[in-house]
Amino acid sequence: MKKYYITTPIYYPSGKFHIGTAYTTVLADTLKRYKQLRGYDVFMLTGLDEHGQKVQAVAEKQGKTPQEHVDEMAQMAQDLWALMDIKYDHFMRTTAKWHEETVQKIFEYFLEKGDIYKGSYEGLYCMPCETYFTETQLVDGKCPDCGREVKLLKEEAYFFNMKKYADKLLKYYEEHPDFIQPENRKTEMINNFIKPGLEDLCVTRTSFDWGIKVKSDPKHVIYVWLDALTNYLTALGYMQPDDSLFKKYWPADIQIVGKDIARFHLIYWPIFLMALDLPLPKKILVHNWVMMKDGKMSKSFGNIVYPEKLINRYGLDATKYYLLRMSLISQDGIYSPEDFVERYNSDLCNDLGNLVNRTISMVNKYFSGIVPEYNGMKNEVDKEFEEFTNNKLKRVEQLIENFDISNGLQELWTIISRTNKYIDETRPWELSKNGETEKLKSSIYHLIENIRKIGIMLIPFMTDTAKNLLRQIGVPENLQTWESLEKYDGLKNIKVIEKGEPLFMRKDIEEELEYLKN
Ligand code: ME8
Repeated sequence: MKKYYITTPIYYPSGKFHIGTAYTTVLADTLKRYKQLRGYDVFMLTGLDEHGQKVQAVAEKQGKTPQEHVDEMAQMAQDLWALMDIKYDHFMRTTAKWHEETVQKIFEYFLEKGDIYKGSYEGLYCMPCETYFTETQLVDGKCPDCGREVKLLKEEAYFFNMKKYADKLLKYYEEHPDFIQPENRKTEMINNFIKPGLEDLCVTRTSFDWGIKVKSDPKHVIYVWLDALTNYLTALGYMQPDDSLFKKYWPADIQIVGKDIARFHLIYWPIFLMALDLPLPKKILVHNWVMMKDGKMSKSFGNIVYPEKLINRYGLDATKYYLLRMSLISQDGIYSPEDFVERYNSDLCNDLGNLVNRTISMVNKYFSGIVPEYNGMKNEVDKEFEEFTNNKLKRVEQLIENFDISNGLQELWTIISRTNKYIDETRPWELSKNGETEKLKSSIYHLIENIRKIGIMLIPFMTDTAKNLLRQIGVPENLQTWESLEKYDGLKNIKVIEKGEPLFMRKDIEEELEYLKN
């Protein structure tokens, strides 16, 4: 079986996750479900990034030890992923003993090789990002990543010799055009960071101690990014007595990250891997952010939307649909309560839910619930309808394969709309009234067949809804496969449910906007 390794970033334990942070993991989970449906053996990794000054400060503020704090946060994260039915295979925590040991070993290895050297650092430091910047990297004198004030700091420190690898990295980018997606992220890295001259990276800190200590010089704590990035390897048992998962799954097939951490994943991470003589991931997918109309989601603006708020009222699938439908690969997506309710009512209740319900009731009314056999004769409308559907199915598949989930869903919805239109075109109620039985059979058969295909394609995105839909039209579990999109002859004489169960209940807009107000 072909293997597939997907990673999400490991999250900072700084508080509850909002819908923006949840996006990366929902996307990874969707890809996992899709790949599994295509027959892959998939390993999906997520977890928590538990060290660093920021974590220590948050714990202190709450009167807890850092360990108590990260334990609570790890539980919080896993509870949320359980609620969201995220099928990760391992939840990595960077306080895991074996991770700490491996990071120490890697550090010593880099020291021995001369990739890490000791020096002293004076620079402009952004506390929240735990990153030093040069004067030229600042934007309006502030941190280029988060926009906050930076402070001048001096400390004895170890450095990673990034300069040594700069040309090798550029060459790698050139020779592997699929490595970074989307393309503009690569250009950004080259023009903003690599071409102006890659600075060596300070990889230790002495100003706090919540981190992994340098084995040979324990007053230094290893920089949180060197620690955190390594989790993608340690999770698989890299450098451990049992490294079978590592042997099986590395290199990762896709690593998904948000735009704010692109630089760490597109520059430092590949360089660390080169220094370890390890193959690089096949692809790093960088997505944009979920924004609010008034800008970033943040505690200080009081505009945070938590996934629980949406899931508890609209269900998991509606929440996932909304997040995935937002176009986040090449641009930021704007969340608004109006847009959420509108999509819920129009896309899910009207387009999808009504289609399924109307069709099921017609199968019951005209054929006592048994999908009719049809003689294969197609008129122009049927031919056009089949062709449209098959072309669009291919398009959806291409888009998913290219990780463009938002457009994939958009195209899938054109099939749903087209299927609704087919009802109006064929007017089964008139065919029944006029006794045109063969045409009526053809219409109902085509409708059920399209709903079946829609159901199969929905499995990776909205698994429960898809399974519910397929159950209602009588498609057995063992025939719910991607291959069945191409070839399926199981429809003959299957029985649909007697009374269709609504997939989504229509909502009153005003009431929902009241509920969704922060
Ligand atoms: O970056 N919309 O953790 P994190 C979309 N610990 N995605 C968003 C978002 C938004 N509004 N806000 C955050 C870290 N994210 C590091 C990773 S990996 C070795 C270390 C995304 O908790 C963000 O871009 O700050 C990132 O991909 C993920 O949420 C976790 O962010």
